[in-house]
Amino acid sequence: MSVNAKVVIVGCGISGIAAAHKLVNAGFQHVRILEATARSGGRIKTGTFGDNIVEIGAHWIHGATEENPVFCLARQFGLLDPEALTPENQGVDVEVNPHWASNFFSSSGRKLNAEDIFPAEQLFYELIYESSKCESQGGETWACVGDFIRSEAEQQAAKKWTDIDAATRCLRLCVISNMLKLECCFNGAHSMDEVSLGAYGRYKTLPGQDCTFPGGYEGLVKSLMSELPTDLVTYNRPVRCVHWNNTEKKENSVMIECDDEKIDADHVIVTVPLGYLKKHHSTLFSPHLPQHKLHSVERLGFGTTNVIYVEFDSPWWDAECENIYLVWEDEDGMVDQVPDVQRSWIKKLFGFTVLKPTERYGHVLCGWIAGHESEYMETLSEQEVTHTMTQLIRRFKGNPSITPRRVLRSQWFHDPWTCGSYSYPGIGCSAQDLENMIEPLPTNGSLLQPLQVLFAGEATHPCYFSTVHGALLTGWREADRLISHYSSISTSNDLKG
Ligand code: 6YU
Repeated sequence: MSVNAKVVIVGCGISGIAAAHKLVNAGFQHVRILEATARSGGRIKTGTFGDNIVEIGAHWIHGATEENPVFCLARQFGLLDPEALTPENQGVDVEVNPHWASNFFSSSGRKLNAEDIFPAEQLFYELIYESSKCESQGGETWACVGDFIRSEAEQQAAKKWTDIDAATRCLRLCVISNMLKLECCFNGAHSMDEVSLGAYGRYKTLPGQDCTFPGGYEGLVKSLMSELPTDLVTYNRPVRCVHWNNTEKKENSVMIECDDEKIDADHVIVTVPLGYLKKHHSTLFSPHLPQHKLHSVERLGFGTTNVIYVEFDSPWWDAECENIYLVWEDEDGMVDQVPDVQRSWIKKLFGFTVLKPTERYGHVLCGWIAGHESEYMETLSEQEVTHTMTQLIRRFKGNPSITPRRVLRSQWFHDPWTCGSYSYPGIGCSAQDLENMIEPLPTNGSLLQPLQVLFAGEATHPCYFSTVHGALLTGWREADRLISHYSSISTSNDLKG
């Protein structure tokens, strides 16, 4: 098939690249990507930290298995470690409480005893699992995951933890606070009070152990880009407005307006992040998005998760440790929000993942922090962040002389083309909201030229939102939509002929 229709894709993240790939391979002759920044990849962003390669955005292939298209592409391009390719790795069921080797440290400077806190960890994972099964039936007692977990944890703690002293009980509740903060990072939400309980189970995990790209996630982007014509992307070309529904023009139903160029096209695939869409929808589309679509854009959640890398001369954690948790003992109840953000933002950082293997990375930790606390952290100078991280680690390790070699943090909220990290099901959002997000413009039933504006990007995947594989699949989905449209036209022309 050779198709002359002009397709413009807004954004050169993985969804835009995936859409372009499929269209070009299907014979579309006029495909162009307009990217606001000077690089491809969007939220897939690999950086350097001392001698190391580190991920500023996406880290893992969530579910290294045949069902995951990112895993299949990475394997095809030879980008993975041999261990990731083993059948044992692909067979791991991550929904069953993932058990990593962990170290827990407390704000009073002691290393916590695993047996004391294991019941809290276990209870938390049970409640998260239950949350994911709370498919909305309407009229639930709890609207958000946070309230459900707190209330159930209180009740079950009273019932089950009868043989421990008050201090251990209190400590376990502090562990639950810590795990709520971890869950905020995983969801990209400010608080689990902002994540819908009824919609939480919509996110689906894939089987298979998560794995990383030893040479950096951007290797995937580079490999895919190398298969596209070199002039397909125009960089530093932010799209200011998509003019659609143009009743006067006979050809090219869409006009894409940039600062110094106006481009006519038959179709535009918009892949901008939900955070950007929330902020700029009123100027990005002319005419405005229909009301029902706008409401859905507002209801879906989009928050911030950031990373803070810290390197040390030598480790202060156990050799086999994969995750370090920092448990604040002075918090009031099970909380995942910090009351005084400017003074105490650091309390939101739940802990670190240890970069492995040590022979490759040395002694590097990746800290995780979500929410408004994380957004505030972005406004501080590197020196201030380094100072606070140093104080934090000294306090939790109970060693006043530990000094990091260097620190590096991400700043996704202040990235003007992303405005946060990834999407989550906000309170009140329904399956219909996702359908509204995905629906092309003009909407069904219109007599105007169909499929003028299509929508892709992680936030438009019904169950793999917030992931790279979800984003990639949405790019393929919208490309397929155009491919079937033109296949059906050519079939009906053949029949007429
Ligand atoms: C994953 C992971 N991971 C950590 C962190 C982040 C993300 N994700 P893009 O933004 O890439 O592209 C859009 C482009 O558009 C971009 O280039 C813009 O510059 C451009 N643009 C914007 N405006 C424009 C304009 N006006 N004109 C032109 N261009 C414009 N995913 O699989 N594994 O480990 C992580 C992580 C810190 C920030 C992640 C992870 C998310 C992915 O990075 C992300 O989904 C995709 O890259 C998005 O691609 P895209 O094409 O859609 O947009 C209930 C329940 C929930 C449970 N949630 C599960 C959480 C799982 C998330 N994983 C953990 C997070 C980590 C560590």
